[in-house]
Amino acid sequence: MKIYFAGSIRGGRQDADRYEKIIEYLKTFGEVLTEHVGDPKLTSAGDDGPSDKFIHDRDLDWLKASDAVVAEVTAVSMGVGYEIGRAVEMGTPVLCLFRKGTNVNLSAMIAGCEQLNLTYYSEFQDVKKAIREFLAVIQ
Ligand code: 6IA
Repeated sequence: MKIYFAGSIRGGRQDADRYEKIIEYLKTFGEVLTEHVGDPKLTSAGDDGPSDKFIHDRDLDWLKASDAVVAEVTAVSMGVGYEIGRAVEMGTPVLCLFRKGTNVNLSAMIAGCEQLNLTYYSEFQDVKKAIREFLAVIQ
């Protein structure tokens, strides 16, 4: 199974350690095409490719090749929202994970989209359960 993990980069790297943990767990189910998103060395100011067009086109190719998308949506990110929208249009199953107890309000465009799976979590074990149940239906 090919899994596309989406998490904030230029939207802010405050949750990068969480992304790394989620990616490690996802790797027990299949190949994670976007492992770099959880790299703690990647900063919102860094650079990862020759151009933004290169990054966009490469990531979209990965999105098209993926069987499932898992997105951590607590940190507000334009890119993550865009990837979710494109995946929904492609008919790829999407799981969004949103952490409770922050002062972030989840966008109605995610919270109100019936084509997505959305889990509000507190503990990492809630994340694992949501991922297990989501991927079990796809496999
Ligand atoms: O708007 P954001 O940058 O927060 O969007 C993050 C999302 O877009 C992630 O889920 C990635 O899949 C994708 N993305 C955005 N920027 C990159 C990137 N380098 N490399 C790979 N995927 C990306 C951008 C340069 C960076 C190190 C600043």
